[in-house]
Amino acid sequence: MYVALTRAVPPSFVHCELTHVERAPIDVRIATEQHARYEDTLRSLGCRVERIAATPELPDSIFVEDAAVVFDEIAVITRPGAESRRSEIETVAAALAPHRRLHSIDAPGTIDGGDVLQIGRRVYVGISQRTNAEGVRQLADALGPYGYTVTGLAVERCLHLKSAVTVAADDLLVLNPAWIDGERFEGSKWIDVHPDEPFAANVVRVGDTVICAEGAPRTRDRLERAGLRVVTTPTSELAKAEGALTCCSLIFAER
Ligand code: CIR
Repeated sequence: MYVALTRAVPPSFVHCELTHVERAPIDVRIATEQHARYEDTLRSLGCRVERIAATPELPDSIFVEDAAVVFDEIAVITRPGAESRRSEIETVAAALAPHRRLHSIDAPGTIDGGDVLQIGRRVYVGISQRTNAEGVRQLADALGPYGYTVTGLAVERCLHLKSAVTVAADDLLVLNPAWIDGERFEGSKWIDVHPDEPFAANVVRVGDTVICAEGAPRTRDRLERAGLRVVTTPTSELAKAEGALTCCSLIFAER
């Protein structure tokens, strides 16, 4: 059984941070409906969805992925790169405390969970506008005792490493080659997104199923042709906040 931590779309959502995306009007009602569909999709795949305490005044708090990275052995509470997001972590830490031993990233280190890609015991971390080399060093120290290797990779053309690449199945990645070079992930095979769907590399894997954005049918075809079971959910309103699929949950095995 998997637990999926999520958090409600806050009324302040329209004031979210934006880095590579132009600000466009966000309809909070539509965003809330899409978020509910996302949670339903997770439930349909066997996740127990647990909502973290709402933080209406924190515009990006729906994107719980950035506040923590959960491994089988520990959960690492991050120090988000954007100042406006730093106070999201307390409530996320409280929600994770019953599930995992907690480890924190300290100043001057910064990490957004969206920059952390786990492929088995290999952990790749985007060094981006949000995550710095000191954050990567602290993460490597925290994970070293558990046998993980941690590798930093420069991310310049998109917000986070996982905007460019995610895990679709055991040793199969989906990535946008315009934003990251697949050769960096030694030993892993990958599928390229369709060039018209640059944001489609962000998929959520739950067991043997992949959740793909409804607006990325050509990449979905590619995943299905590779033999994957794919379900879709709408993300258009969340995308206006530079959010995608992985960022709206923290999914981990229940212990
Ligand atoms: C931000 O800029 O922090 C939010 N507007 C979007 C964060 C998306 N998070 C993610 O992809 N992990």
